[in-house]
Amino acid sequence: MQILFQSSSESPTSFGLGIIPSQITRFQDADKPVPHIGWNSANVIDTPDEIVPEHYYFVHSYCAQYDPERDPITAQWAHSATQYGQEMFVASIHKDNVFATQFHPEKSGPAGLKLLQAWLTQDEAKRQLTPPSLRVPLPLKAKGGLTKRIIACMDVRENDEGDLVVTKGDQYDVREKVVPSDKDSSCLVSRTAGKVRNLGKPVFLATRYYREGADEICLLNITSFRRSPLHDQPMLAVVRAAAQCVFIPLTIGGGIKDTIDPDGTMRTALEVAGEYFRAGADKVSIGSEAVYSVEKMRTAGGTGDGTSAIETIAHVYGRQAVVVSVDPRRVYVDPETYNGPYKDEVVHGKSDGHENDRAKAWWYQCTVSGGRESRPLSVVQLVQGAERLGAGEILLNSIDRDGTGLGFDMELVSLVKRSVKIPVVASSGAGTKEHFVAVFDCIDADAALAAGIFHREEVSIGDVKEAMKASNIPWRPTQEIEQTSLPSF
Ligand code: 1PR
Repeated sequence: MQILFQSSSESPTSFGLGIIPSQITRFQDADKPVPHIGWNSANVIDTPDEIVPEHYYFVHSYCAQYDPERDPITAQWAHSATQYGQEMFVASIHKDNVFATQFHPEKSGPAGLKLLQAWLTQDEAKRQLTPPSLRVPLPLKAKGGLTKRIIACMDVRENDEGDLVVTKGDQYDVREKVVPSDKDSSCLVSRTAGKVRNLGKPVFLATRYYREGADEICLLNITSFRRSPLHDQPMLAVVRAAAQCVFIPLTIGGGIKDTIDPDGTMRTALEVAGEYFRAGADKVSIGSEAVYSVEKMRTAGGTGDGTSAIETIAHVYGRQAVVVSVDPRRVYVDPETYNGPYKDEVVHGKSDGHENDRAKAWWYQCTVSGGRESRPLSVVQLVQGAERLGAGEILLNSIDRDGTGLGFDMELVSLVKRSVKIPVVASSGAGTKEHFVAVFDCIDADAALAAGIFHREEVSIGDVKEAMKASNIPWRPTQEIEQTSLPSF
């Protein structure tokens, strides 16, 4: 849609087609996270009282402002508009046989597919809507707005038989434990003890979550640091297959970094990400490499040199396509005596907080390679550095809470939310639907991610959405999806 306009503040010297002689500008970030990422309802301009019941998926930092007084021409072209914070912007434009959307219909579930189908099959005469000059301008401050996202995450790796499976552990240990026997208290090694936990097939589960109303799917290749992802064809095949049956955004993570193929060919992180985007990913998530890039930037005086994975991918695909996945672990300190380099980031367990945290104090240290190595970098330093390099979103895990079901680490989410302006996805520890309500209500997280409780069907995505509705948290209703058989891979 933006290319139909005259120009954009994103790149003032590059011109668009100029069919609409106005400018695209960046969202203000004083009152809200930018990029604008998520599901938003849209008002059709000709029928301003009617809010389109559907939500569509938006992911962008720039927009055509909807302001009929200041820019009547854009307002005349606008077919639908919506609101983010205090700003109204154009969600779609329509004139004669030109139709374009700011949102992504191909990633907006059944609502988006319906819209594309209608556009392809509608007869030409019906496309001539009200002539633009006669359209009723939409009053500023329409209802609607961004909903909070529920993300289903799949940690994917090869199991001991060589199959790619969805696994899930606790505190990043994905192998089955040695369990005490029911009959006596001695420890017996069970048949599966020590094996990679297998919770299902990735495309099967992704499709199930799409149908159940997930707002996004995340697939993390959790052992890709061991070998080149360009030769990791099974994971690319998984992404390709998922993109054919899952019409909501897909984030792919694991191994997004410069690599060298076994034949010696150098592959840049940008090439690796490009493979995943072409396979159907909408966003890539960078873990270990983001830590190294921020460390390098800090050593160089606080400015990136343009070569990091975050910078190169954001430059080509836009920062909204770059997620930084953070794996912090608590480091406990003596609250009375600690005077180390992270003293300003020390968190004190609240007296009414979780019982294990009371009277304790800690800071959050960053790790790489799935928590296997700790680095001399705090979570605040990492997220602020990643934002400066060009990341568009933070996926905030917690090694301490992962798989425990104790709830999100509220202190951690709150600390990171206060430290950056980009959206923050709370992850790790969800055990009940109330945990989601709390992280949205108390901390205003932009999205919440869970794995174990969804895989084990202890809490459904529908349960979480019902709880959000009951607590007046903006949520996206689940859309009816045609039921075909689920894929078996
Ligand atoms: O470093 O760029 O190759 O990326 C590796 C990616 O793999 C990182 O995003 C890292 O978080 C992830 N990862 C690596 N090892 C593990 C592991 O579990 N052994 N998974 C791992 C991290 C965290 C979440 C999990 C939530 C929710 N898993 O993905 O899904 O904690 O779980 P819950 O709801 O069950 O508590 P790179």
